[in-house]
Amino acid sequence: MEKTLILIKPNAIQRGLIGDIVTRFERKGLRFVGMKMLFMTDEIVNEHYAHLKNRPFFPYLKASMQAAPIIACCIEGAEAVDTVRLLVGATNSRKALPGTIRGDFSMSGEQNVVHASDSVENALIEIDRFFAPGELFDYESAVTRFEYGGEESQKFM
Ligand code: IDP
Ligand code: MG
Repeated sequence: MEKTLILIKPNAIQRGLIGDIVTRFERKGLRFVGMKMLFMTDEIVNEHYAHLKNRPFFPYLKASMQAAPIIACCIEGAEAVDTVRLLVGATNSRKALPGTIRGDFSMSGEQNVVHASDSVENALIEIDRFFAPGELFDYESAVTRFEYGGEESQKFM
């Protein structure tokens, strides 16, 4: 099944939102297959946000990602990358729709509580950035047949 990467950002850790964020993904029916707390080094931040390194806000973004540990999560489900981006909401939390994670938990464009991979291709690269193969878990689900229809099981699993 498709996998994607979530980072619970330092601002969410500081604000005590870990449980609320994890619950959003669990309730939806996405499965956690990897989870770890770590500090993002200069090297990892520079690599992870390489597409933004020339933007004026980059130093602020970098400091915000190193202000506390993060929790990296690998989660899976049918079309997980797109589904998770919808659950997370727009980058600027003030524009993110109510009901999305950013829309419900943040007022900021920078301190927007979570990162989520933006394409299947980037998800593969980003999962590799944070997890060694032995840190991801492939385990049997007891409820998949109640979460997906027969046709979806054929198509996505
Ligand atoms: P995304 O997180 O929704 O994929 P990106 O454009 O990849 O958005 O930006 C990565 C992160 O950089 C954002 O989540 C946010 O923390 C920060 N960021 C993006 N645009 C701005 C901005 O205009 N001002 C301040 N921070 C920004
Ligand atoms: Mg992005």
